Amino acid sequence: MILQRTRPPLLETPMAVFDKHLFTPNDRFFVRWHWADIPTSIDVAAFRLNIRGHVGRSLSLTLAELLAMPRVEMAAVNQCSGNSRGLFQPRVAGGQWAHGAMGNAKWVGVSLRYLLDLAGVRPGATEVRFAGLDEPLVAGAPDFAKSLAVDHARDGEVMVAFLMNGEQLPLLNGFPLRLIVPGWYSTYWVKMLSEIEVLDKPDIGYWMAKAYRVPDMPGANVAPGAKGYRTVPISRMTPRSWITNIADGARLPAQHKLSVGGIALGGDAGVAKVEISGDGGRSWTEARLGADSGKYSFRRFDGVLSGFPAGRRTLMARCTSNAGIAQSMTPNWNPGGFMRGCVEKTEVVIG
Ligand SMILES: Nc1nc2c(c(=O)[nH]1)N[C@H]1C(S)=C(S)[C@@H](COP(=O)(O)O)O[C@H]1N2
Ligand SMILES: [Mo]
Repeated sequence: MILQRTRPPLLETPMAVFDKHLFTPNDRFFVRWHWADIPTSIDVAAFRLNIRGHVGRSLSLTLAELLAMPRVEMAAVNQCSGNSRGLFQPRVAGGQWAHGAMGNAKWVGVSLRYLLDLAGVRPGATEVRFAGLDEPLVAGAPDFAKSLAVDHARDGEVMVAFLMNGEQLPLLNGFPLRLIVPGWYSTYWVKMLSEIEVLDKPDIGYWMAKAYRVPDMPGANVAPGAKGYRTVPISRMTPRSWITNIADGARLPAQHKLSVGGIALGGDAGVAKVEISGDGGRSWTEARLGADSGKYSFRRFDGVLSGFPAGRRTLMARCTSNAGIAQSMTPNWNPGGFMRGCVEKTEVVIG
C-alpha cells in the first residue's frame, strides 16, 4: 500500500493491484478516515446498530440479529470523491491521491429498505442520516455523519454490509458494518455504522451543508478562481477507465503489437464500451470487455494496438457508460479536487 498519512490512516492501492484483481483484495483495499479517534477493537456482543428518529419504533439491533436477516449481495466500486486529486492542475488542498483511492468488492448485507421498513418510516421523513463509531479528536469538531434522501435510502440497493469479498470487513474498512451506496462516491459509505437516524427536516450538519459539495455544473467543472456559483452535495460517480498493464512512464521495447488492458467503471450506469488509443487520442480501437459483474462493478478491458516504432507515445482509454456518457478529453477542475473523470494518459517511451 502507498502510505498517504498515518493519523488518521490513509492508504492508497497501487495500480498494479487492479491489473491482477477485478475485485480488490481486502488487504490491498484503500483506507480513508477523517478523524483519528477510531476504535481499534469492537466488542461484537455489545455492538448495536440503532435506528431511530422519525420512525414508528426505534430499533437497537445486535449483530446476531442482523446476520439472521434476509441477505442481499452486490458488486460495487467504492471510490473516494477525491480520488486522483493529486493530479489536479492547479493543485488543490486535501489528500494527494493518485488513482488508488478506490476498490471493487462483493458486498453482502441487509437491504437498508428492509431495516427502515422494520422501524417504519413515518410520513414526513425527508432524509436518513448515518454515523459510525469513529470520533473527532478535538472537542467541538463535527462528528462524521452523512445523509441520503429518504427515497434513495429506500431504493432497495443501498445496503448495510457485513461481508466484503466473502469475509468480515477489515477493521480499517469499517468492521463490523458499513453502508454501501452503489454508484455514489464513498463519502456516503459510512464505516463502523452504528446510528441510522430518520430525519423530518434537511440535514444541515457540517458534512452535508459545508463539506463534500461540488459546483452545480456538468462534471462539477469550474474555472480555477471562479466565485459565486451554486454548489450541491456530491452524489453519483461518472465513468472512468485506467490502463493497468502498463505503468505511466514505462520504457517498452519496440514492437509491432502492444497489448493494452485495464479496468473501467461506468459511474452509476455500467460500462457500455471502452476504446483505447496509442496515438494520444487521434485514433481509437474498441477494446474487448471482460465479464459483467453488474453495473456498479469494475469491468476489465483488453485490446491490442499495432505499430509502435521507437519514440514517445501517449496511451489512453476512454469509457462510455450505459447512460451514454463518455469520459471527456479535458480534465475537470473544482477547488475540492472532487470527481476527476477525464481520459487519463499513460506516457511510454518505446525503444
Ligand atoms: N465512519 C466513517 N465512515 C467513512 C469515513 C469516515 O471518516 N468515517 N470516510 C468516508 C470516505 S470519505 C471514504 S473515501 C470511505 C473510505 O472507505 P475505505 O476506507 O473502506 O476505503 O469511507 C467513508 N466512510
Ligand atoms: Mo473520501
